[in-house]
Amino acid sequence: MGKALEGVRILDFTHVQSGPTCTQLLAWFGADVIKVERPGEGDATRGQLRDIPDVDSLYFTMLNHNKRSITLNTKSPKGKEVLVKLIRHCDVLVENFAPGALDRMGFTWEHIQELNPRMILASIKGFGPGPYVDCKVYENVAQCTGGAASTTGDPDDIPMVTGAQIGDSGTGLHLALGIVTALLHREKSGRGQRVTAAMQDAVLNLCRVKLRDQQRLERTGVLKEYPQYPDIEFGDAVPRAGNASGGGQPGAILKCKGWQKDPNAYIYFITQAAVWADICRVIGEEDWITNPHFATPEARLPHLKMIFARIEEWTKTKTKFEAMDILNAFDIPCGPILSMKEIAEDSSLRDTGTVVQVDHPTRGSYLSVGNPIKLSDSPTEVTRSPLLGEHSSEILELLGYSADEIGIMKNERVV
Ligand code: CAO
Repeated sequence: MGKALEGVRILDFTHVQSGPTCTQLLAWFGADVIKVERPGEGDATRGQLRDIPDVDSLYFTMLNHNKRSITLNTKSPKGKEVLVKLIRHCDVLVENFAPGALDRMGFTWEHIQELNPRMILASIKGFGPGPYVDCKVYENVAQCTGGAASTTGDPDDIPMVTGAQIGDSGTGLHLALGIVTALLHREKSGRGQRVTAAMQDAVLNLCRVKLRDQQRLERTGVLKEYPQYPDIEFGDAVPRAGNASGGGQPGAILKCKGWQKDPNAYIYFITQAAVWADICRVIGEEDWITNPHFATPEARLPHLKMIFARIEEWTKTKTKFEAMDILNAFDIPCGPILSMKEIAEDSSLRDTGTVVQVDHPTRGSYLSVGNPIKLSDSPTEVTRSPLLGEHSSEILELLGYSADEIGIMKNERVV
């Protein structure tokens, strides 16, 4: 059976991280993704954070699987001619240039629609319309302006960004959904449309529970699930909550056996109301099941610090994996803090294709994250990222250029 997006042609004008994560997903679902890169240098990430001299970086290879690469100077007249043919050939143009760059290249939305009314133009920008619409943006700027940084970190410390790339990869995911939706809509309308995802908006979408809490705070003056309660007065904005879940099921990161030497010997422990009695039995505090100070979720809120300190006395006697096994037997939600090393070596993640080993002609074998979204009839086969301009000739031939014409373009550094 064919891949879900087989036959869909993507003109991939993306670079760095946010856009490439989007087009990589589409490629994994079977779309033909043609990545257009500048002759000579290509996507800047090919040369960034290199661990092997003169070899495409892991940064690039891990974001550009299953794609083809054509080099093209889209600012030269001949390059523009090729780009016009590509726009006519493809279904979707995806880009994450700085604001206005595509227009400056001569390819406004109006012009693209004239060239191909079925074309979907999908863009990532840092901000939507407003005071910052013209700004260039990287990951952490989006985390800071989308509400993630002000709500992440220790209550007494500075705002904190998270290691999860919610600004870049998070926005790429949002854009991919927009593209697939526009493709579906095109089936009915016969026309393409613009799809835009701003990084600030995507981060805010992922932080929507914090906007929930902002309004709860404004109405009640207190957030009882936050570590500030009941000792510290709340200000007028949602504070940083440390590792508290802040939600309906209080949680905390607790030390496990070996924490003195191992920076990841911790477990996340959730005191889900449904299993409170089991938690009390596991830690040896059976009287807490009926004690009015602990018996209900509401009664427990002022005592959460003391409760988690007591549970930690228990978790410190177990490794994080022993604790996980014991707690899981009672359906108590918990999760060991896994290091990247542990994740890389996890056989079940390899079995499902979430962690994959990929071969590359110049770098050799490396590990990558495969497609986290599994389709039963369209499984993902992860293939290596393209070398710079690896498919230039075959794509130009596909567009109708002769070998001689391609040779001239190469000599003139158009490709
Ligand atoms: N041929 C000729 N010119 C090309 C080209 C090609 N194949 N590909 C790109 N260019 C040109 C662009 O047209 C642009 O030219 P002008 O400045 O004259 O218009 C120039 O290259 C630089 O593009 P850029 O401004 O997008 O790149 P940058 O490195 O200066 O900025 C970034 C990078 C990411 C900050 C910016 O692209 C941006 O803000 N993008 C939107 C937000 C985003 O996606 N951020 C995530 C980044 S990390 O994932």
